[in-house]
Amino acid sequence: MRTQVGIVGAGPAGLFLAHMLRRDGIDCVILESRSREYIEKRVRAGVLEQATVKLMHELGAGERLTREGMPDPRIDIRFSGGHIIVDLNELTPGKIVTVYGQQEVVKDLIAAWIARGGTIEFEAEALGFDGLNSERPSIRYRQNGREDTIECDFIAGCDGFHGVSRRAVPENILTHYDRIFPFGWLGIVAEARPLHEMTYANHEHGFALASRRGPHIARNYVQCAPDEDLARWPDARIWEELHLRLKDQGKSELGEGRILQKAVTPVRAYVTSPMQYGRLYLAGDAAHIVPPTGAKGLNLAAADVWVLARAFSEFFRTGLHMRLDRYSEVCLKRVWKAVRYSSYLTSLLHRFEQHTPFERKLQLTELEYLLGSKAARTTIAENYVGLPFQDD
Ligand code: RFL
Ligand code: PHB
Repeated sequence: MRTQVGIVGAGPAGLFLAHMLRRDGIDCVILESRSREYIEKRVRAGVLEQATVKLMHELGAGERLTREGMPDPRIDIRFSGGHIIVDLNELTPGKIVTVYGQQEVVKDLIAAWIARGGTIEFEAEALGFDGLNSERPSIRYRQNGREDTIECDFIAGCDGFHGVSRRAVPENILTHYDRIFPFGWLGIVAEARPLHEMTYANHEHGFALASRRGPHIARNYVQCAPDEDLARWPDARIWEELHLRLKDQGKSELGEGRILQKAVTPVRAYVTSPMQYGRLYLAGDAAHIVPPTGAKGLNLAAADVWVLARAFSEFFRTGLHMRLDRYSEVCLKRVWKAVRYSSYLTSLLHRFEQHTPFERKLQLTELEYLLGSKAARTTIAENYVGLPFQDD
């Protein structure tokens, strides 16, 4: 097989990239190690920035998003001193976020890709690359027990944090920046009435978040140990902690119901630099992860490939590689802003066991300040709705 851009991974990064390249007349093939059913059911993120929503529409994949996506014009932050309302619409004139599950984005992009005759190979695992420093790099992969090769002009490593792409770059080329927070998130999906709006909480017992996936589907999280044993969290304890931490004393706001899924997510910031080696370009979680508190991971993946698609288009149209050369530098500027913001919100909203009484006072004072300062709430809002997608 031969293609212009070989894309490893059919997560948001790989799928958005494939659609943008195809729109610009560039041939590409997607290899995905898992089955279609598996990736369409994988529950993860849920907050789309306005630019990500716009991209879905530009790619002609936004029809169901318009019908089923839930616009969120405000977020609510609760703590012992009160409720901070961050009115996104007012503070970032006209901008909001949309709650729509990542697996729905993935489903819509796959359906549109296949409908347009795009090539995607499921259960096709990339094993490694050859000739990354040549003009004809190739991907070795295994499907149905057989090994095969795809020859490409370029390779896009969109295979997530645990993929092969980043590991294919020689160790002396990359610098790794890493911070592992001393807690995790226990996330549930439940058949239960969600809160009216996205609600974050800082409580003595720890962080909590109430989000949703539909009018009758709640997506809630509580801070837990990084290696939490789920057996310690029977359903009743999860609901108790959610009511308590979200200050729903009368248990009237947050509905309870059957828990469909329960899992622990690590809270970690990681960035690798540069995001390129020879003709291999890393995008999305393959190059960086952010703590989920800022709801940025999926949107960063979209922003990376937006830059990458423009760079590939320039190259195939004109033979120039200025944008390709600047890919990593341009992306990392935005990535670090998202890391900064996600780390700030994580530090603001979680309980840190090692905090001294002084540090806890500072954290609560920061929340008090947000409660009283429109300027402080504005910086939260402009980052939450997302910084612009830029390629300079
Ligand atoms: P993905 O989605 O991990 O996709 C990578 C794909 O590559 C495949 N793959 C391979 N394919 C072929 N050969 C190989 N050798 C391969 N190795 C791996 C994988 O099967 C997979 O299909 O990476 P991508 O596209 O970079 O997308 C990143 C996002 O998935 C991630 O950043 C977000 O989910 C993070 N995240 C959130 N991001 C947001 O923007 N907003 C949120 O609200 C948000 N909430 C979250 C989150 C992540 C969470 N978890 C579970 C980590 C909430 C949670 C709980
Ligand atoms: C989600 O809906 O899953 C979600 C919302 C906000 C976050 C993280 C996850 O910060």
